[in-house]
Amino acid sequence: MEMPSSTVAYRSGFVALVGRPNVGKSTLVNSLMRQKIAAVSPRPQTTRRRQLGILSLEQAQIVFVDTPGIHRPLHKLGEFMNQESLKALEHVDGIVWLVDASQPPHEEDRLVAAHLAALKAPPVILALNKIDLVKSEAERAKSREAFLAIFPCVNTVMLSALDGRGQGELLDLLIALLPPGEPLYDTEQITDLYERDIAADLVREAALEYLREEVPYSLAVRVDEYTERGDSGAFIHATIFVERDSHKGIVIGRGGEMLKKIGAAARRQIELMSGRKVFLELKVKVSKNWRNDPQALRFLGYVREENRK
Ligand SMILES: Nc1nc2c(ncn2[C@@H]2O[C@H](COP(=O)(O)OP(=O)(O)OP(=O)(O)O)[C@@H](O)[C@H]2O)c(=O)[nH]1
Ligand SMILES: [Mg+2]
Repeated sequence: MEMPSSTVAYRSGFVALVGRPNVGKSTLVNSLMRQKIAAVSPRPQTTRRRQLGILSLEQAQIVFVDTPGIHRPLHKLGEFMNQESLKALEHVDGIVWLVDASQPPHEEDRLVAAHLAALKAPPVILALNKIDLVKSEAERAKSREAFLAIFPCVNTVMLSALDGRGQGELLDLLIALLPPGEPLYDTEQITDLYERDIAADLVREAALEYLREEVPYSLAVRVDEYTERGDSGAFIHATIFVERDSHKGIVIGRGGEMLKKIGAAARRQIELMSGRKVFLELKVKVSKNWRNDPQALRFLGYVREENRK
């Protein structure tokens, strides 16, 4: 006699995380993955490229697409970043529109809403993040109404990417959106970026933490060498590119102090991410006006193969 099958069909699919800069998209991906795969910082425009967070659960595989914050671009790099985000909205099974519930809707939230309104298919879930900062129920409800007024969504969820609140509810909503299907990626795989690319982002994350004003935004990091040496760990040589000579001095600091601080913080994060010992060597170079230079953008990895003409 055949046993009646009581197993629920496995589901799998893509979910894009979009929103204006700094609302906590990458923090949420790291938290859902229970592992740091993406750079985060208190400054806007930390994420510059799409990155997958592949979450393999017992009943579903959710492939999150973390995206750069949608903003008004001031240079070619910004245009690339927005393009990355908008591309991520194509061919997904669901969209999480992340907003900062502790702030009133911002002009950039309206920009995101306008893009969402222009889309046809996938369902959008409004996720109000940072509710750890919004103490009263009345304030939370007010925030939800304010965001729903700029773009109506059927489902909303209150979250904290920092303390984990609401994340189970979000996962349940997302799983319900996914079609039945086999895992799309090997269940051991957690992201689509190479460790060396994540390492470059983590060096930039450290720089974003220590540098002030416009300097951190004008940085790019390229890993020149990433060598595994068995049990003794990984040797990484990376170059920090700045746009001006004056910035080079700031990044290096008096007696090399600043670069040392950035290097130490980045090394700790890369060790955490890769689970192995890391030796990190940093240098600083000037690449004049790289954020507007197509060739430099290509060299630094801010171009998608499929976007090349
Ligand atoms: N209090 C609080 N802070 C949060 C929460 N989620 C994220 N943050 C903070 O918000 C800041 C921005 O977080 P990111 O994850 O880098 O934001 P993002 O949306 O990925 O930003 P971009 O990559 O620049 O678009 C960081 O300082 C986070 O620690 C949250 O739920 N509560
Ligand atoms: Mg981010």
